[in-house]
Amino acid sequence: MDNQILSSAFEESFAEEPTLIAHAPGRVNLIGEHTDYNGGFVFPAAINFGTWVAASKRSDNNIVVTAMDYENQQNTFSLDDIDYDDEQGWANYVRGVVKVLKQDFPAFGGANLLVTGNVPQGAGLSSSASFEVAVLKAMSALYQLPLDGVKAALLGQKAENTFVGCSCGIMDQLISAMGNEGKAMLLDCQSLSIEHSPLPDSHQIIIINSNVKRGLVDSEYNLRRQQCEQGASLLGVPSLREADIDMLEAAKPHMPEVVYRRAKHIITENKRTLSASNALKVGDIETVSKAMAESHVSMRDDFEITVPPIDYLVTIIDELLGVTGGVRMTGGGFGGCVVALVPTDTVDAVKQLVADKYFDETNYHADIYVCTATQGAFA
Ligand code: GAF
Repeated sequence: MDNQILSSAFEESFAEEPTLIAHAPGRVNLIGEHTDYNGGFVFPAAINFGTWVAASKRSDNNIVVTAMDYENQQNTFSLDDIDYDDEQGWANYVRGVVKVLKQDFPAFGGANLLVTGNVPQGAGLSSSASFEVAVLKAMSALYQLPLDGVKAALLGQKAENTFVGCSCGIMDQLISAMGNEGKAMLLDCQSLSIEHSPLPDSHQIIIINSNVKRGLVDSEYNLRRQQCEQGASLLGVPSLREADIDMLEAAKPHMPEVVYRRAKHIITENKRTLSASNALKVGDIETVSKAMAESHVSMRDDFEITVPPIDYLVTIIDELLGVTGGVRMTGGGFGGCVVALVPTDTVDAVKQLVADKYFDETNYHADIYVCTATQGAFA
């Protein structure tokens, strides 16, 4: 995004120049799906799509936000009384994070904010987390609040859980805040410890948007979380992170079948995530490829979060790549995107394959983004 365009739009909206511009990226998750809220492992990368927030202080106690991508709609609220806005849904991401920021850092005042972004919405690439983290970065930079990346991520998640109404885990906000250029990030969602791993030069990350739209809050996401909690409780562990497959098999006769399958996905996905991230470090693409393929099958059959157009994309790309690369659905599920780790010299063949086959089979048009792993949020 061109800073000049943002600054001009800000001036048009607020008749002054912005003091700063904050940015936070979206993310693609290479492997480790729905494991975050089970205290498990995830392996995402921040991507070169994100949200930008231009900002200046106000002398009163109001936050005034202009949304460039919603025909410059404006939303105004007072810091003294922050409610959910039923009319302008997008504004709740700002309202939510400002509300939770105020609880921990009471000493800040009003702001003018102008927001724009290019993360495809409803595609499972964390447009909302990037929005939340970008607003938090802008506000903390504006008022010099001591907000580090982990704290910003926790506040973004809290806003999403308590204000927006989605029981999401920590992955999306944390990678948006803490990503590294050229690297994926292994995150232990229990200890919040982070390990950045270089992505191989030989491969590219490709995201294929199925254009089957997903709605995280309206979808079955929260139900999956409840089922996982039920599984942990039946196994007598604080979270499924503490469970293993032998424990699960022993308890199987005493568990609802659906809860067994949900728990099986989480337990096996944690193993696959560790195996894939270790394999990537030593360039063992074959192991990464198998882990990604098994992850997809597990999401399809045990966690039941994939949809037929996504399964189709995974099948045809997997056939093309064999063990030279990996492919799976990425994100919360019920539509959205497929991620593929593709040898650089095969990128065009994947594009061609999708162009030739996907629409004919599904009646959806796919969008393809060849991505780079980028730095996390900054202001
Ligand atoms: C969504 C959530 F926001 C994340 O916390 C994570 O659970 C993901 O779905 C599934 O892995 O993006």
